[in-house]
Amino acid sequence: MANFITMGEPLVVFASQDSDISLDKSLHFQKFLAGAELNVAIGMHRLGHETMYVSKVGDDILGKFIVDSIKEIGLDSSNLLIDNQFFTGFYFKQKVSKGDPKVYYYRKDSAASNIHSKEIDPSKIKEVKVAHLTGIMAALSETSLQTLKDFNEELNAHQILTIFDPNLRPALWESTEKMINVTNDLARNSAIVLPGINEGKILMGSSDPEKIADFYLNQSKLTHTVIVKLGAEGAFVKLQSGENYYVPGFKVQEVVDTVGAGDGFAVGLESALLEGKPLNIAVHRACAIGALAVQSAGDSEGYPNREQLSEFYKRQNYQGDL
Ligand code: KDG
Repeated sequence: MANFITMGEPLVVFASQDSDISLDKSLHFQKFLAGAELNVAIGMHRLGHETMYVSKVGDDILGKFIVDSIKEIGLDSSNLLIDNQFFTGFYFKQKVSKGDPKVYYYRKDSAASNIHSKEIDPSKIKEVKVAHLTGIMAALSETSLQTLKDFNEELNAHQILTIFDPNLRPALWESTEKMINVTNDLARNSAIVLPGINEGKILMGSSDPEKIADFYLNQSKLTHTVIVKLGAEGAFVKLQSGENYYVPGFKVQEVVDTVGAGDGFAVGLESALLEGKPLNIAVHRACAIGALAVQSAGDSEGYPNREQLSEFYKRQNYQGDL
């Protein structure tokens, strides 16, 4: 039975292989699984954790690709629904030699944006200890927002550790104001909040990691820890007790693609917490998997298995997470 759970929209990404060429002109694409929460689920499974992925796809070729891949990987798909009324979302990703790739989504009114709480079987979450939630489901539609809220409530009722990544997708929201209000409101219902430094700026107006952390700690009694992701610089951690510290990032040889790094960060943190590691070690692992993620082209292809993680630690001369 799964001890880790996440819910989100699975996507197929067509990643351009033609560097710095706009997507309308690109001719060569590689097809990968994508979707922030699915990336996290794959990463958790790769590290040996039984993972349930909750979602809905259309009864179409991309849905089939996703369902077949998820089954082949070995995720628990007992709450993965197929609906012939809706299509499966996908996106195109431009390859860039510098910075973040441009992305174009085709996901409005997709199957996942039409998932209802009553379609999810809650009896399957009995053994779950840690859950990963993001603001993406909230951005897709009023239906998926409600489903996310109900899901969050169910997790909290079962005293499951909830971890919320805002994962801002401005292109999916009808207004910035709504994105900010809904996202901050959702964060209130999680024990750990994981804003990126740039997201913090948008969501509460400051680029100071400590101010961002204080904002989330002060707005809810449920939130006991905030971890602000600082990209290559690592992360800033602050607890409800006031204790706070920085965790440095790991060195990266070559950045191939930054998409999926935040999800990799979550995989590191959540896998280590599930294994009972102390928080500071979990944040080191988060930084390690974030660093590994940016060194490959797919969204989740860079996430390591156990062996690859220890090899990475060896190369970096890091012995804290043994
Ligand atoms: O975090 C990675 C995601 O950005 C990608 O896999 C797909 O944009 C995406 C999304 O919204 O899930």
